[in-house]
Amino acid sequence: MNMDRSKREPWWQEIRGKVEAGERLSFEDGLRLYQSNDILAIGALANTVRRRLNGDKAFYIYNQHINYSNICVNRCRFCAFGKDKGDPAAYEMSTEEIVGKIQRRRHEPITEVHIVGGIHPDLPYRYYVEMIREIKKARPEIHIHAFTAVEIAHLAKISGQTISDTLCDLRGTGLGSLPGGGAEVFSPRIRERLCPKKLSPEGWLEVAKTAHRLGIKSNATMLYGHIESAEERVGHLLALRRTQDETGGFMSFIPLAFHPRNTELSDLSNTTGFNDLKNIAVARLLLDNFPHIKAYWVMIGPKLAQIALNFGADDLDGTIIEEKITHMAGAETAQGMTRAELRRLIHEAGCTPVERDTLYNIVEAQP
Ligand code: V47
Repeated sequence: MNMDRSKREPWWQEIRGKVEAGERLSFEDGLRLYQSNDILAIGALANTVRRRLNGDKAFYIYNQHINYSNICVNRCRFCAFGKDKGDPAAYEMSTEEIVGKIQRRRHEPITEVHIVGGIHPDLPYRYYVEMIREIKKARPEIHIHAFTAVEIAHLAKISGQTISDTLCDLRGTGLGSLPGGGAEVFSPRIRERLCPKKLSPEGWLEVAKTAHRLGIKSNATMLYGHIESAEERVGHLLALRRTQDETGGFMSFIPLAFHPRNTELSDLSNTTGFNDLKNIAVARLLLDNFPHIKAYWVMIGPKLAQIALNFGADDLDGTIIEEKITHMAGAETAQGMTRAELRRLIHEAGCTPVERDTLYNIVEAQP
């Protein structure tokens, strides 16, 4: 059988030895792992790392997603969410609408609002500042996890400030941390073919580093399952690992499974369970300095996300409530999940469910 064969291979013995000794894996090790089909052995090894870091705890959060506008000048080929201004499906929410969405949930113990949107051609900087200020006014206790590195670079440009001053300004208004979207795959080949107008990999990493230097935490992602190679995936993960060595400011890594429907890449197939689990496990093994790996249930489905908790992941993300980016691209998962459902998934995977806030502080479980 597959697994027994790889267990006898010298490369596997070497990788296993390194992981057991807490040593760092190399680029070649990462490639070997991606090239192997021995998903059970790789997953079991990733799970030893996950247990070393997080014991039997698996995290979830009571959060609400808000996508304030889908109007986007970048129009990445893998994205079904972004629309041109004037498109009948284009929208932008007013500050009142955004605050209304949050107010309607005021009786729920939400701890995080996760806000991202497209790169809008003409919303002024004050729109973004007011959005954060008004949300904070409406629910001061909520952590605002908003604006990817791509949006932050855009906000710096339209406000005429440096990245650092923009982040300080937004933090002063109520911004808590940055979500990890927009990283895609850092390879120049992928950028040129799929998202030529998007902020460069260097730009993305610079925003993350600047945020971390200011004490603002962030997450990181990788969009996989389209035209990227194993080499490009490993290159992406190692660039994140180097950045984390410098700053220590990443909280979690989230592999994002590509959803092709309604995108310019709609001839591609959805990712497979095998590939989804492999990305979770390899990320856990290569990103030895990341405290958490998320199995984002919206993209891989709750059933596989549950299994991923035994393949290196220690977090399912959250209740979400209303998700647009993946659903516009054909996701068939629910729009949201209850806390009870998240806890049941975690329990039945043999882990202890722990409700966290954005910064991984433990939230007392509420009835
Ligand atoms: O930035 C776009 C990606 C991201 C598609 O940091 C697509 O806590 C799949 O970043 N198929 C948004 N993915 C999601 C995201 C995220 C999710 C959960 C938690 C956090 C966090 C971040 O989704 C986008 C883009 O990279 N994306 N189109 C698609 N068709």
